[in-house]
Amino acid sequence: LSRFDWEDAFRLEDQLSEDERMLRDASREFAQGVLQPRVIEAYANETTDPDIFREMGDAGLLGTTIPEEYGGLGANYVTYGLVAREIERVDSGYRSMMSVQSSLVMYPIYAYGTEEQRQKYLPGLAAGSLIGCFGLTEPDAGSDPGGMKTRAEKTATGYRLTGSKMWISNSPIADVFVVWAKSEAHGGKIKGFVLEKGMKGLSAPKIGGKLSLRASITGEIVMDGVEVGEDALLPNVEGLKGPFGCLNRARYGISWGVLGAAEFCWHAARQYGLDRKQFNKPLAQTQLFQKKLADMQTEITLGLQGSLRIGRLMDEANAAPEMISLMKRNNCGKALDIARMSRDMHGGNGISEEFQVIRHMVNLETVNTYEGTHDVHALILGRAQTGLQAFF
Ligand code: TGC
Ligand code: FAD
Repeated sequence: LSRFDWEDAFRLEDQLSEDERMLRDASREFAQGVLQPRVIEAYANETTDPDIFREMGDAGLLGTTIPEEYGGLGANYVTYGLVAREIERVDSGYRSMMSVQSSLVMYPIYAYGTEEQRQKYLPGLAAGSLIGCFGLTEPDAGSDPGGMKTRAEKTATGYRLTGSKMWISNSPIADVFVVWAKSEAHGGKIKGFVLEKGMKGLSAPKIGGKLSLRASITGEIVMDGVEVGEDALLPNVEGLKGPFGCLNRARYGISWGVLGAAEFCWHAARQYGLDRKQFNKPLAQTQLFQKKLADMQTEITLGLQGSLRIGRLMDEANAAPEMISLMKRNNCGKALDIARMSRDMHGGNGISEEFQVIRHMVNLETVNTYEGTHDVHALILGRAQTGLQAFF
């Protein structure tokens, strides 16, 4: 029998190819070297440095799965997951910036757009010289995006968009807006449109006062009769399966990402327990502490194995959306539990920004909510096994 590696209990390392390991190592180096040094201050001041997109672009971390001819890396979904894990080890907000750009902006333009749209937007988005956002959620349509009110009316040369989107990552600093609207010219079906900063009637005010995900800027998208040409329409998809096709990929990435945050919290709790003595012995020498560490190790190990399995299935084009719901839901919930436990194990220090675990904990509250809440994914899985939908 071989030796047990406490940090990699099921030898994930051995299940990765050399290319996957190499890109994982490069993204870890980027995350620790470029992102980690500025996150505490960015979070405290609720500021998002737009240069991060260019830096991520230079490091090849935007559009990991998009073919190289459009500026992407042409890598597989396992690699995309590994990148998300490394970035979220630093902060969920930075992973959010990367996920939106890659899965929710580049992917729909690549999968549903024309060749002209691909050429026009993808290289800049991959380089991070353009920043993208994805507008699906509205003030009155969150878990139920089919209830959206945003509409596109036909004009002589294109469309006129009216409506508002809420809780949109990156929107106040975005150049490219992928928005979803009910189009009268398509029988009221949902269609995607690509809008650009500066268009008349388009604005994206920042949502202030967030106590979670503070290093990632969030805003509204207000469309007050924004006129666009026919070339703004994403022609190759119709209905909710358009935005959901993108969400499948982003949710999968999140399932890896949150485990990066959870690993940070686990390792921090272990180290803290080894370093700190109470009652004349290290905290890590108490049964309660060790039980908590064992629970963290177990959930993270199982979660990583599950995400890897889905990644391999995605790379074979064999993954079902329900599998992604299962892993997004479970890994977010477990990561949140682990972050809370780690916060507790740090005692008073656990509430300090310096120890970072409370930042991960409050970030994970958002991650457990966006891209389908924990309960909404339960309903998706409930429907899949009973045949009965319990949404309404
Ligand atoms: P339902 O009847 O289930 O489906 C309507 C149509 O959509 C298709 N579809 C999917 N297609 C591909 N992948 C999926 N995962 C799909 N899920 C559904 C479905 O086949 C059907 O197609 P068709 O052709 O028959 O019309 O729709 P419903 O209205 O009953 O939906 C219910 C529900 C709850 C499943 C769904 O609406 C849902 O998942 N709600 C959660 C909303 C959500 O995830 N919003 C995310 C907003 S974006 C975001 O949060 C980004 S944060 C990113 C960051 O900062 O990192
Ligand atoms: P609601 O749908 O109102 O849900 C409230 C509560 O009710 C939840 O607990 C939910 O689980 C529960 N619930 C809802 N329906 C049911 C039901 N049928 N049965 C039982 N319980 C139910 N959206 C975008 O489009 N693009 C983005 O870039 C984006 N970024 C975001 C960034 C941040 C920081 C945040 C917080 C959100 C972001 N979102 C984005 C929006 C996000 O996807 C929504 O917040 C999420 O889908 C939930 O919608 P809601 O907030 O309207 O909550």
